[in-house]
Amino acid sequence: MLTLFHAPQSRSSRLVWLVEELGADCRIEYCTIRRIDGTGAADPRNPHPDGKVPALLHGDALITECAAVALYLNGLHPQAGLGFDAASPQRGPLLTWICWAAGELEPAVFARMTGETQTNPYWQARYDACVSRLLEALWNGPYLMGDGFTVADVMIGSTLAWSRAHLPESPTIDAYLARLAERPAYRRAMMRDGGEVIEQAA
Ligand SMILES: N[C@@H](CCC(=O)N[C@@H](CS)C(=O)NCC(=O)O)C(=O)O
Repeated sequence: MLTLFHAPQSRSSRLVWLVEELGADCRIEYCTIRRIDGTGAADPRNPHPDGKVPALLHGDALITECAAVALYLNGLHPQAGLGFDAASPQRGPLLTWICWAAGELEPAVFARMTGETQTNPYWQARYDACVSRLLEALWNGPYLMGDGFTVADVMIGSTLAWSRAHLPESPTIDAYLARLAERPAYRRAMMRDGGEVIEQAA
């Protein structure tokens, strides 16, 4: 039994999307979190040790951190074809993209949002490097790893979508985001994000 602890419009939204892409049999447990604007509170039902989302329960196993949850879910659903097996030459690049999203892209985007890039050339250089790497991959497209949509597109596409206003003007990024938004699983996830979808009707 898989249970995803999820708060609407947060980092766990990308995992709701991934659940839809994978066709995973996963219960979504909607919970509250402390929000950056000072509202909200950690939910006592959430097993995450810091009260954050996402948190995934698989039986007694607890998995936290977006990248780990994404890889874990993907590993349970190889038939969905959103990843590569260990012997594939594509496996290394896929893992690299997923860790890059958490370790490079997110911090760079936050530095941009807080104005750190304007005052600190180190952060400006990191931000510029991220944008260059993205544009290079998307230029080849249509997805990050070429022709096939992968779990890396969920991780990175979701980050780009919420941070779009803090990224440079780019028809390439806009076309990529539009492509992702057309996906039926993405649309279902957006409806499911806030818990508004009548789950029993599905
Ligand atoms: N590094 C974690 C970050 C998780 C995180 O910060 N989630 C936010 C929502 S976007 C949260 O739960 N915040 C509540 C809090 O900080 O108490 C991950 O990638 O999963």
